[in-house]
Amino acid sequence: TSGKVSQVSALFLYIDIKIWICTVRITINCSPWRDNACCTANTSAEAHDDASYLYNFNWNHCGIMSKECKKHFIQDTCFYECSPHLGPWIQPVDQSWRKERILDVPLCKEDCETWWEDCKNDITCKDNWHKGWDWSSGINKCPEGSKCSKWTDFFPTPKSMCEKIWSNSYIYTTYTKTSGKCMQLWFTGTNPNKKVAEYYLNNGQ
Ligand code: FOL
Repeated sequence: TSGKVSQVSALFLYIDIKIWICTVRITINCSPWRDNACCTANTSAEAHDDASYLYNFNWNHCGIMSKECKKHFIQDTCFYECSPHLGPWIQPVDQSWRKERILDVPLCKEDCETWWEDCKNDITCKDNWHKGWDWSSGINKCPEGSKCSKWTDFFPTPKSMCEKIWSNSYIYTTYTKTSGKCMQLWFTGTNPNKKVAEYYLNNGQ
């Protein structure tokens, strides 16, 4: 019976850990947008899932993406889905999966550089992740004729990655996070991007 008892307590411990992981997962990354967000809690949770219903996008198209790298893509998804301050950079488009896009959002130097640093040892097969995948299986696979190779073969610099990966959603800037002139993917507390959007709405004055 003591075997049974320890089995039962192990089960409870497992349930505990599971619940804890779920709570943390939903809370991390998108939580900076908690007070003012254009996304739902459901989207926030989905942003953390591999091949989530959001765009069925597979981060692991050339083997498993490192968790250091993936956290930046999760943060990018939160920013893209939740940020209420992207107005100055929203453009109409006619695509099957969206009618609006963001274009040339000035990204802070540090946010682009840490993203690239954390991904530079990962592997991919394309520099534009918006177009040209093989979707025949339902999730994106590397298209025929492409080859998985070093991140740096596709993105030699932070700038090339931030600008190319989502077809110019971002422009790389040399502005730092304290400048008030660039948008931040990573922040805590009050959203610093409100002031930045206002700055650009006033034509940079
Ligand atoms: N993050 C940021 N910052 N900007 C974005 O625009 C963005 N977009 C996505 C995710 N994070 C983002 C969405 N990603 C396809 C591929 C990627 C994707 C959404 C959709 C896709 O279906 N591509 C097709 C072409 C579809 C079409 O253009 O009509 C393909 O050929 O692979």
